[in-house]
Amino acid sequence: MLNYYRDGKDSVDWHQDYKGAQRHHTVIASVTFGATRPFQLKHVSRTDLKRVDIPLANGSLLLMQGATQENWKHKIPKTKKPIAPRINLTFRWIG
Ligand SMILES: O=C(O)CCC(=O)C(=O)O
Repeated sequence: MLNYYRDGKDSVDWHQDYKGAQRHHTVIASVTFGATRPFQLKHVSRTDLKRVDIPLANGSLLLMQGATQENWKHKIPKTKKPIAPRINLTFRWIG
């Protein structure tokens, strides 16, 4: 899949990838081109765990694997800062 973020108004809200059993033990590889955007993760039920912020810079590779999709939601937040475009490629199974 390809996500194109034209500027800071383009974003992806909290979500988990896949549904049901497909969330178990999956691997998703995510590559960034262009502007650095924060990739945020929050646990679905553990309020004692802090939100995780990972700045995804040009050329970075993020792997979400194991129980990540079952246990964590992720998002790319909006920003009011002037920001260059970003392209994100994700490699995943589509069944
Ligand atoms: O743009 C990103 O790094 C994340 C994209 C995303 O959350 C998704 O494709 O499910």
